[in-house]
Amino acid sequence: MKYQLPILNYNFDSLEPYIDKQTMELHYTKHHQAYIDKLNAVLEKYPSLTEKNLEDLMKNLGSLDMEEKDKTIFKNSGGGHLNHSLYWEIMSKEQKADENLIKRIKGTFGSVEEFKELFSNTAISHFGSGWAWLVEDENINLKIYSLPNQDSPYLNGHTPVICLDVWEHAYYLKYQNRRAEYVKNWWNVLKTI
Ligand code: MN3
Repeated sequence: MKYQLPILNYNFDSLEPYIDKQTMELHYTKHHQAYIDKLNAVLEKYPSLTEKNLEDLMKNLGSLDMEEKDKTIFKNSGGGHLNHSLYWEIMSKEQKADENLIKRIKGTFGSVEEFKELFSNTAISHFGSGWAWLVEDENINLKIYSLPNQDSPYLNGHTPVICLDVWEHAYYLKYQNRRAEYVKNWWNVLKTI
């Protein structure tokens, strides 16, 4: 089975004015699609892997029986697909607060405000392209960090909970170089907290 774009539960203009329609459309139909195309193309050489769960493959990347150059393509394109799929899923203008997650965030970071500040600073200070992450680590503790490129937290054996794309393609049309403004506004469309 080939990977394809996940269904978007809102329109490209639904996250305006925080994320503009053109950015959404390009990001979803071009950038995300490109990762899916590369992922499907590299997996054509490894048909047995297409039946396995992508998250599990990512967790066990080191032991996959793949040529090294294909492994790099798989890491980038598979990560790109997983990361963007979560990003679309956690956004909406309609709040759908996850009370259990909020409770855990308060328990770990003190308050939602302190969590947001730490997460925002991580996203803003990440050098170059990448993502800011809230993850659950191997001991089921919440952690914040950033990863470069399309690296997935599954590579660390961690489960992604919240992610923020800080590649320039995620914000450049509307915010140009003002990543901090994009990060600040993004909280308005994160539906879970
Ligand atoms: Mn992106």
